[in-house]
Amino acid sequence: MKHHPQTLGEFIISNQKDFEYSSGELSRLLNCIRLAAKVVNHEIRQAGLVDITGTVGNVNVQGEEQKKLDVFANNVFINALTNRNIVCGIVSEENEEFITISGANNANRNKYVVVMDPLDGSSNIDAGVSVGTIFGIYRRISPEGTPVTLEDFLQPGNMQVAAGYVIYGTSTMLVYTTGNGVNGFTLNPAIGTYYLSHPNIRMPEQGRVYSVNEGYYVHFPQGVKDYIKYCQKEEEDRPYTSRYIGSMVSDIHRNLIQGGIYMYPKSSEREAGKLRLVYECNPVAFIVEQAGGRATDGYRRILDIKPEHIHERIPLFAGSQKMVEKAESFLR
Ligand code: P6P
Repeated sequence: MKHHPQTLGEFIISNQKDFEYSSGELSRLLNCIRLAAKVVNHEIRQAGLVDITGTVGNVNVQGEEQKKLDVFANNVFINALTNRNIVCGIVSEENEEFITISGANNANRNKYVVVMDPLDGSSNIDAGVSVGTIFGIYRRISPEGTPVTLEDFLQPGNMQVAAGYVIYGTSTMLVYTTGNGVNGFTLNPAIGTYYLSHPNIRMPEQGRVYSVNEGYYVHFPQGVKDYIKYCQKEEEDRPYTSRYIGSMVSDIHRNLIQGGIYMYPKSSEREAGKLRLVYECNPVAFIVEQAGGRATDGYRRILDIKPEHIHERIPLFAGSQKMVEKAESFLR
């Protein structure tokens, strides 16, 4: 009898025990993300056809031109989370302030908040390059029954109860952790079902791929320059291969499977790098660590850094344990 790969729904039910504090709420939250991802996936797969890859003519809080799909994805996730009355608050890259979910169905009693980048790498959309959704889930720390507060979203990443990403690539995958390892689910778009395709993903502790935008080389700190030259040297197991897709979820996903290091260092142009601590680096760091990798800002463990504001930027070195440690040795 052909082995029937487990569906995401079956996986969540069979792992319900992992959510010890949850009365099924975290499962419902993950189910909500899985539905929203299907809707976003559908639009992305036909973006070129229905001319929604243009811009909406305004810019988001990051000062970046907002692509229609950015706005669309943001609305899909916010509406799904709101309509299912699962969370009491949301932080999104697309929204300057945090979003309080209130309303008649006293959402203030919900115990979780979500932080997300609804469509990371969206500048690649018109180029047909894969993009991703990144999300992190925290238990609120403010009292149940009261409106969510800023502090609920400024918890260190080590307080996440779950984190994941959706990669809209050659296939659409949902990869997430609840603190018990990392599992990858591939969407079968024909029937809208996700199947467990990558159980218990383990990141090789050494890889041969380094991902960094070498266009900024001249602006990097000396230690980063030295590490890049180390990667290129003809000795031992090097030179490594350079792969930089310009979509972090894709680079992280490839490195998670094959091994490698992704770097977005600070530079003379960007004192704190470009990536956002709360809804890009923390979820990615949780996943990378749960798969056996390492994620720091070059000096400090990402998950231990207390965010000061919701759109705070931080440098990121994430990937195979030995590669990140080597890069850090050049920074000291
Ligand atoms: P740069 C996309 O905008 C993103 O946030 C990451 O997904 C990606 O790795 C990085 O920025 C690309 O930035 O400066 O290299 O173009």
